[in-house]
Amino acid sequence: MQKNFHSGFAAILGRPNVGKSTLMNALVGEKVAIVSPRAQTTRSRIMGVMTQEDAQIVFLDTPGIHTPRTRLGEYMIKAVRSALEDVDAVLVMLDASDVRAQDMEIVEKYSHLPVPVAIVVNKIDLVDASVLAPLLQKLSAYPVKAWLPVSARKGSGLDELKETLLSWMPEGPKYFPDDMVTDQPERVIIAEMVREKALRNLRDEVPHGIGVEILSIENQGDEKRAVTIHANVYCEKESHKRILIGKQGEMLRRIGEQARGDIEKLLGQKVNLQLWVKVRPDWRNRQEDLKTLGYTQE
Ligand SMILES: Nc1nc2c(ncn2[C@@H]2O[C@H](COP(=O)(O)OP(=O)(O)OP(=O)(O)O)[C@@H](O)[C@H]2O)c(=O)[nH]1
Ligand SMILES: [Mg+2]
Repeated sequence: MQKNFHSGFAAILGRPNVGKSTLMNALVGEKVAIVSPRAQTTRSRIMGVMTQEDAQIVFLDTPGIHTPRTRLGEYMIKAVRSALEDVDAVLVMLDASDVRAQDMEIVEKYSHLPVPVAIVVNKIDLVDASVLAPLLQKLSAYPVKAWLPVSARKGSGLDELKETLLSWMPEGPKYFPDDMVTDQPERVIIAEMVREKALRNLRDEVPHGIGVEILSIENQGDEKRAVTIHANVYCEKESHKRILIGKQGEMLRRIGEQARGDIEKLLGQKVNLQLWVKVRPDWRNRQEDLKTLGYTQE
C-alpha cells in the first residue's frame, strides 16, 4: 500500500432523474453511465472510478429508487441495496427544481446510515436563492455529515463535493489501475449507448420497455475495416415497434446514427451498426429475457 493513499467506495442514491449518473460522469471525468431525461434510465449498479495522485474514490451509480412494478424493477431496487454494502460514504441526491414527498422519504431513510452521508442538492442552475435557501434549511434537520448544493451539469460545487468525500476516505489501496474508469465490459457500454439514444428520442411509455442485446461485434481491432455490430432492440408491443422504427424507418435510423457516433469514439474505429427491432411482450417480467439483457444478479 502506498503511504498516505486514501481510497474507498461511495454510493450515489436518489429518486429517478435527479442527476445521479450525470454527477458520477462529471466526477470521473468520462461518460461511464448513460444519461437521459427519462426516469429509470440507469438499470444496474455502475461503477465509476476517480483516481488522483494520492486518492481513489470508486463511485457506485444506482438505479433511481422507486416502487417496482416488474421483475426488472425488482432487480433495479436490489442493485440499489447491493451498492450500499460495504461503502465508505453515501451521497443522497435530490433535484432542487423538483422536490417530491418521495425525496424526503429517501432522505429520511438514508440519513441514519452508519457511514458518512452527504445530501447532494443537484440542478441548482435551475433555481434561485429563494428556492434553494429554504430547501437547505429544511434539509439541515437531517443528521448527515454534509449538505452540498451542486450542478452536476454545469460543474458547480463539484470541487467542494470532491474535497468533502476525500476527507472521509480512509487510508487504503489503489483498488483499480489508473486507466480503469468503469467495470462495465465494452459490449455492455455499446448496448447502453444504443439504449440511451432510444431513450432520448422516444417518449411516454415506450422507453421503459426498451432493452438492447448485442448479438455480435466483428472486425474489432482490424483498423482497415469497419467494426460491424448487430444488436436487437427489444420493445413490448407492436405499436411500440412502429414508433421505434418510425415513418420509413426514420426513427430507427436516427437512433442508429447517434449511437454509431458514440460507439466510433469509444472504439476508435469506423462502425457499421445494424439494429433489429424485436417485440418481446412483457420481457420485463420474464426471467429468460432479463438474463439475456444482463439484468440478473451475479
Ligand atoms: N439543469 C440541469 N440538469 C441536470 C443536472 N444534472 C442532471 N441533469 C439532467 O437531468 C436528467 C436526468 O439525469 P440523469 O443523470 O440521467 O439522472 P439519474 O438520477 O441518473 O436518473 P435515473 O438513472 O433514471 O435514476 C438529464 O436530462 C440530465 O441532463 C443539472 O445539474 N442541471
Ligand atoms: Mg442514472
